[in-house]
Amino acid sequence: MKYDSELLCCLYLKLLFIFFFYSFEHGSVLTQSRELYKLSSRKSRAPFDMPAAEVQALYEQQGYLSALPILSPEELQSARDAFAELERKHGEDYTAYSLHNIHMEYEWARGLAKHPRLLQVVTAALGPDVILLDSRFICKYPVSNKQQNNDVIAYNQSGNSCEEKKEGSANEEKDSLPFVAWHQDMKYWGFDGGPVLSVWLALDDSLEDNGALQVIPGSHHSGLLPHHQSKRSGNMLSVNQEIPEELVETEKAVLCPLLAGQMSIHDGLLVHASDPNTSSRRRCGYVLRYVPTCTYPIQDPERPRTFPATLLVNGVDKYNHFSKQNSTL
Ligand SMILES: O=C(O)CCC(=O)C(=O)O
Repeated sequence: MKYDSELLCCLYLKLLFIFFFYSFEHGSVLTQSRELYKLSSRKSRAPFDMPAAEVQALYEQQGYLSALPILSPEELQSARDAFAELERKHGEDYTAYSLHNIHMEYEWARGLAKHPRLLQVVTAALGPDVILLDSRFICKYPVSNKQQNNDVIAYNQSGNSCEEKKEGSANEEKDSLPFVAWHQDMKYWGFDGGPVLSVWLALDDSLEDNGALQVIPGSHHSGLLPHHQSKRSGNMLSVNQEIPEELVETEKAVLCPLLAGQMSIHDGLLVHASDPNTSSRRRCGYVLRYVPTCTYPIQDPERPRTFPATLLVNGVDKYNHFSKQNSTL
């Protein structure tokens, strides 16, 4: 009997120990992720007060930072005015995606690429010697009134049931609205020897309804994923690339809403995408790619993008890997 109760007591203590061990472990994981969340949202909003090493560690861990205030109201206004001038000159069909590497042509665009606050974050993540690899405006316009009117005329002339046609045409229209499929930037960029960091600098508020950027935190740790041709129409990516649905952990997706003048940054291996603009507001961003000077261009038919518009934006370039194209404008 005594033996039995000693055994039971021992078992009870063991169970108690296991219970405390697991709840401690589990609890600390929960607390840690809660803290991490708090830390990331607080710190990613104010990286300017943080030591560079902390910014770098957070960026390295998450693969992105968001809602970083860059432009003053005056700087934002002058960038928006300059962009409006290009819209007048080229038309919206062109400015949606075809303003490529205009930092070579326009001082104001170069000024954005070299903005001191932007470079403070970029250099914290990549180190002091940084090259601008490429830049592009990506603009999703709202579905225009003109387009909506045309649809109304088309269905009125068809003589079909108004309701059916209206619904069908609205769905078709939504299905083919410009969007950006899940992808990794590195997939098509022909260079090696270091990371690429993408900046998304908002000229407009970029929110859920007008198609803000979405990211899968930590996905940059999984390496390069296979991409295929997207079957959905409207993909803004130049070669229509897309990561197969089953490889994207969409349940982990995080929206990166930005106010005009703020930026997000993401690693070239981070899986990201954006939905169509279903609002009545434009969503325009300047997307800039930066690399440390130690990277070098490679010949790889799988990653055919070349770099005709590189620019040393900070520090020194002791390698000159991009020197044939490099400029010091
Ligand atoms: O502008 C977007 O919606 C997508 C941008 C993007 O894919 C990128 O910044 O790499």
